[in-house]
Amino acid sequence: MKNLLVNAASLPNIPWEERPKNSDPAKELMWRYSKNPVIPRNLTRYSNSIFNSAVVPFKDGFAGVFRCDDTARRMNIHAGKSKDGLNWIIKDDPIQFVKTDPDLPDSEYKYDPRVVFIEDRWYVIWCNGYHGPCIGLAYTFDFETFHQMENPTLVYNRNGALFPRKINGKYAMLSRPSDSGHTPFGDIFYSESPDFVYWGKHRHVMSRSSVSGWQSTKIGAGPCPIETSEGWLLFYHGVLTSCNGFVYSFGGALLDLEKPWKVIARSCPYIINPRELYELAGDVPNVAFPCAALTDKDTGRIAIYYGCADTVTGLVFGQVDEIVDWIKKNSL
Ligand code: BMA
Repeated sequence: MKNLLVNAASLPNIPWEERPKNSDPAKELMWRYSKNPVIPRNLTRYSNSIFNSAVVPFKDGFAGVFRCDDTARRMNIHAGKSKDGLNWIIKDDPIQFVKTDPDLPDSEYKYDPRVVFIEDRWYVIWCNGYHGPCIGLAYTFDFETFHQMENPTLVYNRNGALFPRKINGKYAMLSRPSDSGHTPFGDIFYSESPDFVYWGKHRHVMSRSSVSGWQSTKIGAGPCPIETSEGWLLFYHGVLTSCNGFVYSFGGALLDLEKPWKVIARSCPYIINPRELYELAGDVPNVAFPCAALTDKDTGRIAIYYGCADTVTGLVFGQVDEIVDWIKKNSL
């Protein structure tokens, strides 16, 4: 194994299963957890569904921020903790954010969180309802108290993902400008900020593709980018419009370390597409939507949490060096 991870931590307790004997590496770059879905739809008292959620290592276990739609079909985000990353205790009630400024507007809804550690704390970034979907931001030290910050973008925008460190002295973010509905278009953009409040120097990163069907309608960043010696490893979802509506799969890209709006390679085939029953059937059929990735620097293992059919949460495993090689070899 080549160790490509940079600035990564050891995570000996990363959730993990070896590649099953019947899984052919030529056909399947990453393999699913045998007990998927790892998080059922009804884990909390009021949840209709738990999906598109963010998990990180925390103390000697794991913590996360989970998208839980309730049985009134209201979208919100909840804190959770786990010893092993597999069995979760998620709070029944949504996170009650403490505002960093009393003038900060309330959120109408929150969904699709990503979480990343930067410098001294955890940042949560999500799709925030403020006269339509925009990007919301908060920080926490303990996954108990969350401090809501200014919205990094105006409406309409979704799929915000922060880089885990400053790039050229600035905090950095990917986002996906959209519309107020089920957006039929969408490219990934890069923005930077000196202070998490003012964002600018916007750069286009990548568009939907006319030659790769699974990403031909729109694309959006998945988990916060992972630093490797070969570039930022970005898992991203792509959408195909079929005669039965949108189909969400995910692939991977490598972005330049210093100028992340420059794409080094980007997978033509998908890595994971909806094909298991829990990905094909649910509140929104045919969705595999990644929001979090755990890595272990010692083994190069990676575990990705992804929303399945907007209903439950799944887990897939892989090796970072194999994934990086495969993206380069199968680049658009
Ligand atoms: C997107 C978001 C995601 C969702 C997907 C499929 O627009 O709302 O949360 O998983 O649609 O419904």
